[in-house]
Amino acid sequence: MSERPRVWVSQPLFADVLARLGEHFEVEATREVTRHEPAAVNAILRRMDGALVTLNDPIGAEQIAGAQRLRAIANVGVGYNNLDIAALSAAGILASNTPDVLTETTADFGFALMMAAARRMSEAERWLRDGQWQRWSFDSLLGADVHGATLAILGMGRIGQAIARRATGFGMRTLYHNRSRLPAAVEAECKAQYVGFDELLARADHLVLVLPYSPQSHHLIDAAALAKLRPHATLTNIARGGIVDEDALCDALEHDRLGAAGLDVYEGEPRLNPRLLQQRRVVLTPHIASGSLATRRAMVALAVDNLIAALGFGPRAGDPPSPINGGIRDRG
Ligand code: 8YV
Repeated sequence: MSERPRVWVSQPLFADVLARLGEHFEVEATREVTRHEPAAVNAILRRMDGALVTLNDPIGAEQIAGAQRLRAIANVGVGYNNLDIAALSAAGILASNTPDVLTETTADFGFALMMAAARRMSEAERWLRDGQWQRWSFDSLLGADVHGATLAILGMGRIGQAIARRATGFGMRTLYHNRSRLPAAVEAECKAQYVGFDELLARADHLVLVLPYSPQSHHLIDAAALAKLRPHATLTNIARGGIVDEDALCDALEHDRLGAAGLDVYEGEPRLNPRLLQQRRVVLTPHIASGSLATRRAMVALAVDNLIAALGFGPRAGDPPSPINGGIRDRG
C-alpha cells in the first residue's frame, strides 16, 4: 500500500474539525500556539505534502526551500499577507484562503468597534472600574453619534459591503473608496457612493479600514492622510496593522486632530506600540474580528476542505473551493 500524504497543522485548531484530515493523511499537529522559527518550518515542510497555517505563520521562499513534496498550503484566514504567493506559485504550490465564511461576523465586529470608539466605551469602562463614577457630570465621556453620520469605508470587498449594509439600518450616509468601482447594482444594494481617496477622508465622520495589506497599502494612513480627516472623525482598523502609521495616529490623537480610534490589528502584533496603550480615546482588541466560535470553526472547516481537495482527495479532488493561485501548474 502506498504511503499516505503527510500534512502539517501549524497551530492548535478545533480537533474535531481537523479530524477529517486524518481520513486521508498522516497528520502532524502543533499542540501549543507557537511562533515557529523559519528554519523549523522549513525542516517540517520538507517532510510534508501539505500544510494548514494561520496568520502566525509566514510562509515564503525560506520556509519552502527544498520542500520537494509540498503541493498545498491552506491558510486559515481571508487575508494572506503571511504567504508569499509569488514564491509558492513559482514552486507549484497551491495556496488557498477562507473568504465568505467570515464576512458577516467580521462586519459585525467592525461595526461594533466603530461604535465602541465613537461612544468611548473602553474609556468609560476603565473610568468606571477605576471608581471614578462619583465625579460623573452631564458632560462626562461625551461621544460622537453613529446614526445619521457619514461612514467612510476604505476597501469595499465582501466585508466592506457587509459593513455598508449594516450602516443602512443606522441611517448613515456611506461613502467608499476602492481600487475599482463596484457595479451600480452593488452600490445600490449597499447604498454606498464611490468617491476619491482624499474626498473619502475629508468627508468621513467614521472611517473604517477593510482593505488588503500590500506594499501599496503599507502606511496608507500616514500623517498626511490623517491630516485630511476632520478632528472629530474616528478611525477603525480591522484590516491589517501595517496600513496605519501608528506613531502618526498617536500624534493625531494626542493633538486632538482625531476623535477616537478602534483598532483590532497592529503593525507589530502581538507586540503593541507602547504609545497606543497610553491613548485614552482608543478601543484596542487583539485581532478578534472574525472570532465568533461558529465562524472560526467554519474557517477551519473551509481550510480543511481546501487542503483535502488541493491534494487530490474528497468530492472536490483537484478543485479546492477557495484557491488563491488556482492558475498555477500543479507539479504533482
Ligand atoms: C483571522 C484575519 O483570525 O481572516 C483574516 O484575514 O485576519 C482573521 O480573520 C486570521 O487570519 C487567522 O489566521
